[in-house]
Parts: sequence; structure tokens; C-alpha cells
Amino acid sequence: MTRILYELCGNDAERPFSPFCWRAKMAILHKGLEFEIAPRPFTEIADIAPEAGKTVPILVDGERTICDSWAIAEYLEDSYPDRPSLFGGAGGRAAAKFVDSWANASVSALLVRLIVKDVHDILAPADQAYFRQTREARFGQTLEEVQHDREARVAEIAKALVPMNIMLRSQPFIGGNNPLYGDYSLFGTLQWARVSSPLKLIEADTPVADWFERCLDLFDGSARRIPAAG
Ligand SMILES: N[C@@H](CCC(=O)N[C@@H](CS)C(=O)NCC(=O)O)C(=O)O
Repeated sequence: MTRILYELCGNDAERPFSPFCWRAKMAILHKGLEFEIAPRPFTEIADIAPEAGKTVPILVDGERTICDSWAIAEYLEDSYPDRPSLFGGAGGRAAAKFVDSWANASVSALLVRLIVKDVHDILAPADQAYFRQTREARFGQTLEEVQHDREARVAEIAKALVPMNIMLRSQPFIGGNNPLYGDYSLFGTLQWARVSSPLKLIEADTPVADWFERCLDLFDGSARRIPAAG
């Protein structure tokens, strides 16, 4: 059976950066399943599986096609119950949904305003035009304006990560002693920044910095193999 993860790529297909695709990839690795990667630029996503959705990640697993990182995590958990759990039970699944929402609404939403022009710069030319048009319409500003004066706003990220730093004083992962999907939710967001922007976002010598290094080491350093930007 062929299992294919369609993920976003930029000009260099060897440097995947999408936060949602990283979540899906870490989830498949956690389950220990074999899979192939199919990198696609923004302008080819709509053709992957139009009936399933218009965003990546998209997982094709035999007869099934699943779009959306959270839907992929739930699909993997329910389809492969004998593999290591991504959620650690019903309560863990519910809590992971909160972490996923928090990573999106409280971290990614700040982060995108610090790195959006850097993301643009690593895209292929055809994608750059699409990305600029859609994101400038979304923000109501040019990409340069969105990212302007970003050094002054890096502290917002540290503030958003305070709950993580407090929690990590008493446990090494969001999942407890070992990582669970909630770890991959936040990891995907921070790996997006690591791969696409030279801006230093995580304060050194903090519990979050140590946790991020532990996540980079998971699955034989799968995520660390992609060099950081800059
Ligand atoms: N809720 C979706 C969001 C996925 C998403 O927004 N993916 C971006 C790439 S990071 C995308 O495919 N965008 C398509 C576009 O902007 O046209 C998920 O969790 O998978």
C-alpha cells in the first residue's frame, strides 16, 4: 500500500517549512508508519485532490485521502490503534485540540507577522506572486509593512510561550515524559520559523529552547536534518 504525504515546498524542495505539514509528518513518524513525501508549491496544491481540500498537508493512505493536519492526526490515531498513541486517550485528544488551537491562535498568529516576508523569499517565483497577492489582501498591508520593525515584537513570542516555560519546569514534553501530538502542534509552528527565517525567536537557555532541541532530536533527528535558515 502506498502512503503519500503531500506537503508544501518552496524554491528548494529539500527544505519543507509549513507548520501544518510538519505536524502531520511528526505524527506519521510517531506512529512508525512508512510514507513517501510529495512536495508541492502553493500554486499546485489545488490540483492534488480537489475533492478533499485546497490546503496541505494532504495524506493519501491507500483508498483514503485526508486533508487538514488535525484530521490527519485523528485519522492516524483511529486507523492505527496498535501503534504508539498520539493523544494518550480521549482526554488527551481533547487536550491536544486545545494545544493545537493555542499554537495556531496565540503563537502562529504572532509569528506570521514576524516572518511573512522571509517565507515569501524562499518560494519559487510563481508562488511568490500568489503568496504576495493573497497575504497582502489578508493583512491589508504589504508583506514588508507586516514584517517592519519585527525586532521590537519578538518579545511577544516569549510572552506567548510563558505557559510552556512554566509547564516544562515539571515535565519534559507537553505529553508528559514523552511527546504526544500537542508537542507536534507547537513544534510545527516553531519549525516553520526555524526553516524559513533567520530571526531568532526562541530565547536561549529557556525550557522551551531545550524542549525544541529535544523535538529536533526525535525520530533520528528527522526535523534537525533540515538546516535552520540564515
Ligand atoms: N487547517 C489546515 C491549514 C493548512 C494550511 O493552511 N496550509 C497552507 C500551507 S502552510 C496551505 O495549504 N495554503 C494554501 C494556500 O494558501 O493557497 C491544517 O491544519 O492542515
